[in-house]
Parts: sequence; structure tokens; C-alpha cells
Amino acid sequence: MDQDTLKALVGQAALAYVQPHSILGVGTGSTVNKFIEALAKAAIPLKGAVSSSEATTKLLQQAGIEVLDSSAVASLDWYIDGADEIDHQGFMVKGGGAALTREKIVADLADKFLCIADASKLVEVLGQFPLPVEVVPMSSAHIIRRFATLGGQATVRLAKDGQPLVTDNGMHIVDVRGLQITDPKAMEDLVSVWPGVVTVGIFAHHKASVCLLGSPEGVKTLT
Ligand code: ABF
Repeated sequence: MDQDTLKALVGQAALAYVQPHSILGVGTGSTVNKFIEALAKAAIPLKGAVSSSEATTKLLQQAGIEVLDSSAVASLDWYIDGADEIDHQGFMVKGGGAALTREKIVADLADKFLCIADASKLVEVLGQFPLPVEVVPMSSAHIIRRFATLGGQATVRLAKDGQPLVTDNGMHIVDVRGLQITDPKAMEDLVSVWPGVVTVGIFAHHKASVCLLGSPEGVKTLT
């Protein structure tokens, strides 16, 4: 089975966690896109959804799902989102899709986080995937220097036009290679307080409550 099929498998499996008439938190990325497709086909009645990006907002609206402003929602049962990496404790690296800040904001509203991913995302130690960090543009050079002291090689993410990619929030992203994130909570706490850091793409304080992993043998559930 190719990766696309595995993503569709977990996108479909995630429907089991969708309570009718609930408000959902919805993440960003190709696996989440498969979930939104499955949600549209299943036509489960929802009160609405809180979106983690402009891209997801568009897809939800096309699926006929009302998109609610996060400030109008006090809490959510579930936040459903993908990941770039997830370890056996449910800690994740996220942000490959440049939506990490709003993803963490919406995840913070939810009681539980359902991660949906193909099995290739499960790793022993986080860090093989370049760690995304959303930063205020004027701080990127110094943040790059700070990561160098940790043994990381950080670069500003470029868009197709060769200019720095600008996020939905008007910020830049640095991607950090060469890190072995053996203590995700400690690294999240350390980097989050650096001046200029908007969001670090380590989801340790907002780790997955349940993870559905798509594999050729079927969907594995990690809790
Ligand atoms: C999103 O899921 C991002 O944080 C992460 O980059 C992405 C994974 O993308 P995909 O599902 O396309 O592999 O939440």
C-alpha cells in the first residue's frame, strides 16, 4: 500500500472518534485532508470545527462544515491532526506544513489529541525530521546561532520563489537539522522561551492521547 492509501486508511478510521453534534479541532496536512474527505462523505452532523490553518479552513468550508473562530470556543473534545514524527510516548514533531502555531493553539483547546499518521512517522527518538520553529523574522539569525550551540543546523525555510516562507501569522520558519530530541518536554521548554520564538514544533505538553497509525497490516492504535 502506498503512503497515500495509508493516510486515507487512518483518515477513515478517525471517524470513529467523531461524536455527532460536537465541535472538532482540525489540523493541517495531507493526512488531515484525507480525514476531511472522509468526514464529508460520512456527513456526520457537526456543530462546527475550529481550524488550524487557512488551507484547512478552505477544505472544511468546501465540505460544508461550519468553521468557528477559536476565540468563540471554550473547549473541544478532540483535536485531530497529523504529525511529522511521533514517538512511543506520543510526543510529536510537527510543523512541516508551516501551521504549527495555530495547531498548538487549537490543540490547547482540546481535551484529547488524536494523531493520525502513516506508520513511517513512528520513530524511537524525535529529531530525524528537521524541527520546525516559527519565529519573528528579525530574530531568526540569533535563533540560528542558539541552535548551533545545541548542535543543530538551522535554516530559514524558503518558499517556491526563493524568499522566506511567510506563515498564516506573517512569521518565518526555521528548520533545524541534526538534533536528537531525547527529552522533548525539556527541549520544548528551553526553546519556547527564546526571544522571537513564536512556536517550537515539539508537541510534548500537547502530546497525542491516541495515535492511529496506518500500516500495510491495517490501522494500529497507540495510546
Ligand atoms: C500537520 O501534519 C503538520 O504539523 C505536520 O507537518 C503534518 C504532517 O503532514 P502530512 O499529514 O501531510 O504528512 O499537523
